[in-house]
Amino acid sequence: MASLQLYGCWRSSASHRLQIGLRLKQLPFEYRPVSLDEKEQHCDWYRALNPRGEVPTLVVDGSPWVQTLAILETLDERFADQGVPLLPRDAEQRQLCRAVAEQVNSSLQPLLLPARLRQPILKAAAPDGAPALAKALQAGVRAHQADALNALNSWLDALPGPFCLGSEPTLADACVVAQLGAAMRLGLDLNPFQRLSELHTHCLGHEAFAASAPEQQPDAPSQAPMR
Ligand SMILES: N[C@@H](CCC(=O)N[C@@H](CS)C(=O)NCC(=O)O)C(=O)O
Repeated sequence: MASLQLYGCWRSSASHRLQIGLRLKQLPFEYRPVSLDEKEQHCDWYRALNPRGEVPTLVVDGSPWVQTLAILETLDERFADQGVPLLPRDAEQRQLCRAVAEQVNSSLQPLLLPARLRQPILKAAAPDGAPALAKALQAGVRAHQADALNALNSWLDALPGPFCLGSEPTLADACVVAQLGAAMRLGLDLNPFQRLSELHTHCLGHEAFAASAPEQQPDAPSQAPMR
């Protein structure tokens, strides 16, 4: 069995999706919190693991692995006979699974506008940090997320449930459920997105998803507004 340490943060959706994937693969790991609030991701010790200063990083037998989709696909290959297959065996289903995961990875998650992008925009547009602009930016992020979730909802609605691709959880579910968590922390109501809302509820009944929930993490503040 590999030795695995996950450096992540409770409120990181990328860390969340990695946790779900590790648990679906039944791979035990040690969780090592990195505080985004205290900008620990930019400390020298952490940048030595992850040069871009992002969470998560998975240290596998002493080697730091970055980028959650690459990590999860590689673990799925390396531990093919363990836990749940994260990618379907059928080539067309596998393509669909990767497409849903990528939709979250490139069209939803980065457009939450992390501080490293939000701050330079605010600084360039309003050197005095105009609160009205910060508010407008946040409203724009929320509107875009709602629009993108609506498109994802319609896409998944055409596919059999209760998981993204039918009766078994996959990499797609790990990505979508983590993104839904981020959307709720942003204050979005999932109810208008019926397929996504049902998927979320169904997944939370699964042990791997329940144990990976942000509020279950040891670094989550006890009074966090989880919604
Ligand atoms: N594509 C990357 C995304 C990593 C990422 O964006 N991490 C965010 C948290 S979800 C982060 O570290 N943000 C802190 C920052 O940007 O300073 C992955 O899948 O690992």
